[in-house]
Order: sequence, then structure tokens, then C-alpha cells
Amino acid sequence: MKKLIVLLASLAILMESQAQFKQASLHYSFSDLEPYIDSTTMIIHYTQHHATYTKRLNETIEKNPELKNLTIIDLLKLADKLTQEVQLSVKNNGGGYFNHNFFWSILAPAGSTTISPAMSKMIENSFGSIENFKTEFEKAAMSRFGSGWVWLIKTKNGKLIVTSTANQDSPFTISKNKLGTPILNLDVWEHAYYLKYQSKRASYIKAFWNVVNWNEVEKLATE
Ligand code: MN3
Repeated sequence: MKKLIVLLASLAILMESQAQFKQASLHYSFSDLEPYIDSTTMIIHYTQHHATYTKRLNETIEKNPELKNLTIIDLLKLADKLTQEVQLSVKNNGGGYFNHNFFWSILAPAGSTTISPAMSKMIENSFGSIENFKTEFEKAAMSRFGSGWVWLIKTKNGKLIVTSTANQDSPFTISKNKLGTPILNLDVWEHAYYLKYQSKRASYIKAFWNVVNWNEVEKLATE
């Protein structure tokens, strides 16, 4: 069954190869984040949820050729200025497209990366300690009502802050956060954890720390 889903998804991706926005390829296999993120969740999340946002975003771009050739970030920043229907699609499908590509990039198999001394220093400078940072991030993830995302953002002055967004909003579509660059995010939609963790969002959030790609986070923080 899993093989069939992967095969069908691969065909769909092949057919979409002419589209402007494409799902980022994963740097690990669907099962590599086990046991913290299970492979069935990864398969459904990547080949169904993320694929659908991507497909619908491309359909919106096809229907609105004036939006062609913008980067996804420029498109998200522009969302507020678009007509309501296009704005909704850009926020939901464009946000879903970007947020997931970003999420896949900051994940890695457990034990494959660690927080470097430089990254630790950066976190300590903003939160006092790694532990305080994790507590604040977990609190934001737990208190996000309904569906959404939690973010670690580097602001223009270099300070790191934690914030959360509803639905598929991103730091680029939320005006108060537009000045920041995301360097880490976590999907707290139920589809991201329900198969394994059911209603225990807190357990999923704790498990997430095991599969963070700290090399990528540091790269984003120092770009
Ligand atoms: Mn998701």
C-alpha cells in the first residue's frame, strides 16, 4: 500500500514537472525520522498534504499569469495586496507550499546533527539558555489553538524570537513579523502527528527536538 502511494505520488510529481513551484526533495527517506516522526505520517504528509498545496498554488499561478516568475517569498509578501480569492489561495496554498518545504529542510535523522557552540551562543544570547528557548518554543506550540506553525525567527537586529502563526500563515504574511527570517519551524497541524501521537501534541513537540537539523538551522541563522 505504501509503495503504491509513493508510486502514484511520483507519477503526480512527474506530471507536475512543468509547474513553477515544486516540492523540495527530501534529504532522508520517509522512515529515517522514526521513531519520532513515523513513516506513514511522513508519506501522507509529503505525498498528499504538501503535494496538494503545491498543486493548488500552481493552479492559482496559471490562472493569474501576472504572478508568474515571482519567488515564493515575494509572492507571500504580496498576499495582502491581492484580491480576496487570490489572496486566500496564496496564503493557504502558497503558505502550505513554503512552510512544508522549509520544515522538511530543518529535519534530519536523529543523532545526525548537534547544536554547535556558535549556535548555542546565538540561542543563549536571546533566550538565556537552550532550555529556556525550548520551553518558550514548546509553550508557543502548545498554545497555538487549532492548526498552525511555530517559528524561530532571526530579526533584523540579529535577535532570535519565537512566534506562531495560524493555519498556513508564515512570517512573511504576518505584518508584525515581516522583518524577520525564519530559521526553524514546526508543523502543529493534527495531520503532522495524529497517527502516532493522537491528541498528545506535547509528546510530538518533545519528540521533534530529536530530529532537528541543527546544521541547517545554523546555516539559515548565519546567512
Ligand atoms: Mn503539514
